[in-house]
Amino acid sequence: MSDRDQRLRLIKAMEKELNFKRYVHTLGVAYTSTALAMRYGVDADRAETAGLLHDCAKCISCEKMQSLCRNKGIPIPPGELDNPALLHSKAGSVLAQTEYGVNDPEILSAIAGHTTGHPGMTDLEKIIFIADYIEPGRSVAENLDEIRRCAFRESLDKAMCMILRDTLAYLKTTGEPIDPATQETYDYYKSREQ
Ligand code: DGI
Ligand code: FE
Ligand code: FE
Repeated sequence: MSDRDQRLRLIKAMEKELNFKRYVHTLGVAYTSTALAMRYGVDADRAETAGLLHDCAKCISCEKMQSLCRNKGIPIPPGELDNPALLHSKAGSVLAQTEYGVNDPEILSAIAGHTTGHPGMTDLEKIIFIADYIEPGRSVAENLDEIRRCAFRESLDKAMCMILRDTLAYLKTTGEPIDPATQETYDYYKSREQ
């Protein structure tokens, strides 16, 4: 099977696995990721694969997410255990490997880290994180126009900073617990701003 056929197979699999809105979001992330990859000289095929699979565990139960991580020996910080909004990324990296045959470690880590990020991300990892936030179907976050412009015209690091800043501000308004990784990633990219 060619690499292109492989990705077409993933599109079909995601159509079956996800609900319609999540599937459309997934296509948006996949194509936004390829566009950012072209802009920054990253392999667009790997970006598309990571984008297609980034939310592959979004529509399974929290128990299943936990068992996928446990079976692979992936440590779950206590604050993430009962939070599918955080857990689906780590569980997704397990499914990407076991169900969808992806063995590229950078694609797997881009999926695992797409919700909180982590300090020292690769360009591919940043691209998936950013595409998840700016894909065309997203409309409610603040400053979206500015962040979209920044992602394509300025730098990945600056877009990371803006997204993490707004995510932290949003979480403070909802009172949801902030994962230490989200704060650490923001502090890291903020400290790199000139
Ligand atoms: O899966 P998606 O909805 O496409 O996007 P995502 O994987 O980035 O998840 C987004 C949600 O995750 C969003 O509601 C914000 C939330 N999130 C990001 N960082 C943190 C967080 N939630 C908590 N509780 N703590 C965090 O640090
Ligand atoms: Fe997600
Ligand atoms: Fe997503």
